[in-house]
Amino acid sequence: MKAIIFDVDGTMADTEEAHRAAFNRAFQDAGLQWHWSIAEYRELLGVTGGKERIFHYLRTQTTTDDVALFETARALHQAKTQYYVESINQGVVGLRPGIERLIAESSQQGVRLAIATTTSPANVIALLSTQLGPTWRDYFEVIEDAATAPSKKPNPDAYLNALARLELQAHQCVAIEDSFNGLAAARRAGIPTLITHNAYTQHHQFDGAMAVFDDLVDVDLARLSALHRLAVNQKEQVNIP
Ligand code: XBP
Ligand code: MG
Repeated sequence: MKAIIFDVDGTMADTEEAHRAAFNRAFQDAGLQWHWSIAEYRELLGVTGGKERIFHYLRTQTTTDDVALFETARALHQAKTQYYVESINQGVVGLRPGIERLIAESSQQGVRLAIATTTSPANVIALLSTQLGPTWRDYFEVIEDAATAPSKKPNPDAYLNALARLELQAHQCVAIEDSFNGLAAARRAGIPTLITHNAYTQHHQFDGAMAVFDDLVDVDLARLSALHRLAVNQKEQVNIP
């Protein structure tokens, strides 16, 4: 295992409630009578990318032409991102259990780290600078996000770009994800994927995952590496002609 590629939202931190609150503040700010409940947001998370999520919802609420709608969605998403960054910079959401240990062990033992997320760059900076301090960027060799990989999960681009920039083969890496779409994206890139689900994703189907955990409390680098070795050997056995 040469590298770990982390998803962000729901994986490195339980951020979706902060996202949901920011969406609702932006809607209220714009004088819209919209409020995404937890149940409604759980469904809407099936659409990855906040701008795409608003656009999808807009189309269920109005019948005006798409061009005007897309402009509205873009403006609402910009406001939402500002609110989200504001709340994350206050430290309202910490890293999930085991994440910081895995980052520290990997850094000490020369395992390379990357990020593959559909969230906006500003959100990654806010979360990781707040939780890992000003040198956070030194840990991650490659960051693929909504700006570098505009086609969102389950599209595999963020993972394919990360592999290309790391100059590694898929089987030399492990992806850590929380959702069905994230697993689909990583698997399409051929990357062995470990799932740590959360309240928003525990009902998802995770067929094809290397392993499924509630969180990483019991998964240190040694165990992750052993799970990776097992998965790669099993795949090799399956592929023996
Ligand atoms: C989860 C997402 C993101 C967030 C909202 O990203 O789908 O869209 O819900 O962030 P990840 P944006 O791939 O890290 O799980 O509003 O910036 O999209
Ligand atoms: Mg996620």
